[in-house]
Amino acid sequence: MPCSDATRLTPHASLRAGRFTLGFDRPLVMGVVNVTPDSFSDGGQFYDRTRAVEHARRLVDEGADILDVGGESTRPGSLPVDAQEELRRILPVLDAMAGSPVPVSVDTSKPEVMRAAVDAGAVMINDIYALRLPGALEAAAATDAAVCLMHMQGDPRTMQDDPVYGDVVAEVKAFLEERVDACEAAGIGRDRIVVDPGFGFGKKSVHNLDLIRGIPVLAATGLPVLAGLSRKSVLGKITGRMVGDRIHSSVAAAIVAVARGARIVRVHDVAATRDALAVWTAVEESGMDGHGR
Ligand code: 8Y4
Repeated sequence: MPCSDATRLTPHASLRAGRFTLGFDRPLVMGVVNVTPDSFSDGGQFYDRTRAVEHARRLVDEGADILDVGGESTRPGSLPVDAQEELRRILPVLDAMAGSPVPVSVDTSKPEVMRAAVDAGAVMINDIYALRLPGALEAAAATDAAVCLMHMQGDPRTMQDDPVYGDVVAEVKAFLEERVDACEAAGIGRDRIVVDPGFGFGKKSVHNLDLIRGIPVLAATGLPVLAGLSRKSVLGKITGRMVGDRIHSSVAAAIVAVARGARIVRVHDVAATRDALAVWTAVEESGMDGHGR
């Protein structure tokens, strides 16, 4: 029996996200919608709001289970934007997607952006700072949105300079548990929380690979684990490919993460990832009739 409880599909577990209850009877695909002029992968292609909305609709057509809309680039060395500019970028996209049956997540760390985004229909707050900025915990707690708590060592400006860990999996797990405790103390129930090791955020390749292998340790918290490996540099290191040629490695990484217990994958390439996950899910389901082989 090579399959541990942590990697088994758990049909009972679900996530409260505003008016949605997301089940995990199969892995969920979160599609990335960048509304930034300097995004690593999209090169400003979707800065124009119309293009961003078109991209969001395309990801829905491709089968995205969640859309993650972000207006501030987090690539190493990128410049921060103020809340007003972030909202100017994302609100038109949130407005356009408000009637969509697909839940929308907002990728932000700023309390005022969280509030305005949830008012505009976002049902999840995806925060690379795990609600550590002043006022963020309170802002998220005042909503009924789900929260994704992500680990990051340092800040986007300097995080890739020389990240150091003793036991990266244990340290990431301890950090996430502390943030889950802070959320619960602020009134955010566990049924609203997703945890994320934060691939590429203050991590060398070896740390990212250790964390992929360590996903079962994070899944043992009982909380859904989100894995964001799509197009990231660890995949470039492995394959020697530039960012635009990392679709196949990204799909492989998504499957590996899910096989190790991730419940949500954050990806650029929704159609390819969905097909691959459909194969994985079919194999898992065919083994759920009790014969265990
Ligand atoms: C190429 C393409 C190279 C994209 C790097 C990147 C995560 C996240 C990001 C993640 C969660 C990114 C906002 C970085 N990554 N949120 N956000 N988890 N929860 N870089 O892994 O995609 S942006």
